[in-house]
Amino acid sequence: MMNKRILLIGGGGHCKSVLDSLITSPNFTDIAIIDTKENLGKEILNRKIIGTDDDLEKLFNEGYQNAFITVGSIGDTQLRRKLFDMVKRIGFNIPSIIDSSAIISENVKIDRGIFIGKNAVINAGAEISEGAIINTGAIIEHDCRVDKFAHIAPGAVLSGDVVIEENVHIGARAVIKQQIRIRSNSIIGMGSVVLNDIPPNSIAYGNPCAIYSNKAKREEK
Ligand code: JB3
Repeated sequence: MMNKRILLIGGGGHCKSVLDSLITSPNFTDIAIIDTKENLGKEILNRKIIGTDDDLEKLFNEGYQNAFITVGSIGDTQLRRKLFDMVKRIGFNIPSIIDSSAIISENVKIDRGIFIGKNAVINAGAEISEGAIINTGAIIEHDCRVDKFAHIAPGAVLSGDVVIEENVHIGARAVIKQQIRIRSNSIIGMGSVVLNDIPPNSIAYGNPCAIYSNKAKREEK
C-alpha cells in the first residue's frame, strides 16, 4: 500500500496553494511542513512546520516516505532545484500534486514533482517535466513541452506546440503564440504576448514581447 505521509519543503505562499490541493486528496493523510528554524511550530492551513532541512533524513527514517518541494520560483529556480536534489538523494518518493479541478488529457506525459493548480488545463500530447509548476488557470495546449523547473504562472496560455525550456518563468496572463520556443532561464513578464522565439537567459516583456536584457551578460559585468 502507498505510504500516506508527506513532507512539504517550504512553508510560504506556494505551500499554501499546494496544501489546499493536497488536503482534499485521499492519497496523503499525514501532511507536515519543513521550513527554516525561525518558522518552527508555525502552522499553514492547520498543518505544522515540524522541522528544518537538517531533519529530513531522520523524518524519512521515521516513515515520511514522500516529499514535495513547496518553495516556489519567480525566475530563479536554484533553491527549488537544490531542495529537489536533497530529497532525491535521501530517497524520498516525489509525487506530482494535481488539484482536483484541473482538466488534464489522458494523453499527456507528466513527470514527478510537478504541481498543477486549480482550473489548469493540459491538452493532448503535452509533456511536463520534473519539478515544473503549472499554476492556477494556466492553459497548456496540445503538444506543448514544459521542461524541468519551468513555472507557468496563473492564467498564462501556451498555444499549441510551444516549447518552454528549463527554469523559464512565464508570467501571469502571458500568451505564447503557437510553435514558439522560449529558451532556458528566460523570464517572460506578466501579460506579454510572445510572437517570436526567445534566446536563453533573456528578460522579455510587452505586447509584442521584446527582449530588454540578457541575464548572463549582466552577470558578466
Ligand atoms: O505566483 C504565484 C501564484 N506564487 C508564487 C510562487 C510560485 O513562488 C508566490 O507568490 C511566491 O512568489 C513564491 O512562493 P514561495 O516560494 O512560497 O515564497 P514565500 O511565500 O516567500 O515562501 C518561501 C518559504 O520558503 C518561506 O517560508 C521560507 O522560510 C522558506 N524557505 C526559504 N529557504 C526555505 C528555505 N524552506 C526550506 N525548507 N529550506 C530552505 O532552504
